[in-house]
Amino acid sequence: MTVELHGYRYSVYSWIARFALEEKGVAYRWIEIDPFADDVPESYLALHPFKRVPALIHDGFQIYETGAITRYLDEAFAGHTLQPAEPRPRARMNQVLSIIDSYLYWPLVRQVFAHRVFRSRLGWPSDATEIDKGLTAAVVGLDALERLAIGGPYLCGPELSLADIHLAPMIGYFTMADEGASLLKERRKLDDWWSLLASRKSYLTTRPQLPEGVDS
Ligand SMILES: N[C@@H](CCC(=O)N[C@@H](CS)C(=O)NCC(=O)O)C(=O)O
Repeated sequence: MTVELHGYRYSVYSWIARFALEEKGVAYRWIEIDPFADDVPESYLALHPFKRVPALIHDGFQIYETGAITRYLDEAFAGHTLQPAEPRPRARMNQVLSIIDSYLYWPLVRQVFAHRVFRSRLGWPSDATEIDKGLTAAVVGLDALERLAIGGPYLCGPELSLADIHLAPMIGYFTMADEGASLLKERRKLDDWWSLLASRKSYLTTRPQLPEGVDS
């Protein structure tokens, strides 16, 4: 049995896939791909025509899109299950996954984290307008999650689910910005949830090592 994960070291979506692999106890080979490079190999584009990361290959079965990868890992491998069995909590988990991808990834990671933390500490130009836009959108997204979270103590119930695994890396990056940390603190259920997730072993062991000069 071979599992290969093609990903980029700082990519939040690759982190989510690694977090799920760790939770399921699946050993895998990591193949580094920088999706922002001009010379992404043709062989990778054959695997992921949209030039994003991550992509997974399990015994010849190829799959990309992080939500599909983590659901596949949960269903194809033994270990504790990461999806509620009952229709309503499962629907809630799927709703949260979709909200994260559609409305939170860009503001939390690509606008606030990238411009407030990552780019500025690398000495790259950052854009204050992007940070402002990201913070405005983050408020809407975090409020929606605060309403949906059941505080149970995980997002969708008493057990860890794929929703927690999808959100925690994004919140991890977002709260590296002081404004992000403050916005989270103001939301009681999310703040309690974050205390739990931020100290989870699999979250900590998969956390990317950011480049020197950038706190991790
Ligand atoms: N819908 C994709 C999104 C993946 C994604 O956007 N990955 C980022 C890194 S975290 C990427 O590859 N970015 C390259 C780019 O934007 O050009 C998924 O769920 O896997």
